[in-house]
Amino acid sequence: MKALIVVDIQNDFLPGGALAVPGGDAVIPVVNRLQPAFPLVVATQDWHPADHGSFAASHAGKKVFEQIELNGLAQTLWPVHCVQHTQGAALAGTLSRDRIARVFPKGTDAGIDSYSGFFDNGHRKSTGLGEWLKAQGVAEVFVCGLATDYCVKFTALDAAEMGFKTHLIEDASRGVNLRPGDVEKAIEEAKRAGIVVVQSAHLLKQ
Ligand code: VGL
Ligand code: ZN
Repeated sequence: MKALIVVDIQNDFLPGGALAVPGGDAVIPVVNRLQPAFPLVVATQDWHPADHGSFAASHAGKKVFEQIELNGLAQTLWPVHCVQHTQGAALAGTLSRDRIARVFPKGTDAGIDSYSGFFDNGHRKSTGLGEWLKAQGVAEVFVCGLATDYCVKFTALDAAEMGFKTHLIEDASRGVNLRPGDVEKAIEEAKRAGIVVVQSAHLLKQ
C-alpha cells in the first residue's frame, strides 16, 4: 500500500510564522489535491516544549541560526517555534484534515531535535511512524511538506533507510534555504539515497 506523509504543515512554518518557510503556504492546495490519490495519509507535527534545546532563546548569548553542539550533536539554533499547544504549532487551518489518519508529534524531548518524522536526530528514539506504517501494510511512501532541506529531507532519508520505497514530491514541498542552494542540495542528497523525486502532476493524472 502507498501512503502520503505530510510533513510539518504548521502555522509557524507559513509566511508570518515564527520560522516562516518562503512560499510555504503554496504547498497547501497541492497537498489537498494529492490526499484523495492515496489510500492512507499521515502527518507529522513539530511539537516542542517551550524550553526546547533547538531554540536560540534556550542558550544564553546564542543567536538564531548559529550552530552549537547539543548533547553531542550539531544543532542549528532556531527561533522559538511550534511550541506545544500554541497556535503556531497547529496544523495549517486550510490543510484538509478529514483524510489524515494519524498525526505523529516529534521534537518533544527538550534535549534533542527531530527533523525526521521517524526518529530524533540521534536515531535514539522512534516516533512510532515507521512501525505503524508497516503494520498498516505500507511499502511505499510519498513525502511532502515543510521544509524540503530539513524535515522533508530527513523524513524521506529515514523512510528509505527503513526499507520503504520512497518518493519526495518536490512541488508539494518548500525549503528554508538558510544558505542559497540548500534545497537543491537536499534534492540531490535524496536522489543519491535512492529516493525518487516526483512532481504532483505526475501523481494526479490517471
Ligand atoms: C523544521 C527546523 C526546525 C522543519 C523543524 O519542519 O523543517 N525545521 N524545526
Ligand atoms: Zn523544530
